[in-house]
Amino acid sequence: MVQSVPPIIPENRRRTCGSANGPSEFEFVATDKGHHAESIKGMLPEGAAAFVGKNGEDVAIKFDQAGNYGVKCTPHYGMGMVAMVVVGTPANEEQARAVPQTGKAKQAFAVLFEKFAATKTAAK
Ligand SMILES: [Cu+2]
Repeated sequence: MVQSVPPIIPENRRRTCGSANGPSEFEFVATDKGHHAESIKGMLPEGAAAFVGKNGEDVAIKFDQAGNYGVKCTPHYGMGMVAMVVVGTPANEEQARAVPQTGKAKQAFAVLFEKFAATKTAAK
């Protein structure tokens, strides 16, 4: 069974980059112009399809494979506008962590993986 948790999105990016909508489908809501949501290469579990939302438009994505999903707003990646969705018990955490990140996205993912590690500890 695939269980999902709300996306882990940095506090200050929540408004522009995402909200939870149902157990395994998340809608990335375009509350401001100029943003989109795109999967990050290498940060998808096996069997999950890559996705690219249109700039300035809402996009609903089904996260139906267990795993860590890295998401970015490409124009603002360098400003750290990234998110991570975690579904069930990921088997691809190591691969996802190994994907090289740059700029503020690197810091943002460090925080996101830390938060994810904390949820794992809390669940034990
Ligand atoms: Cu953006």
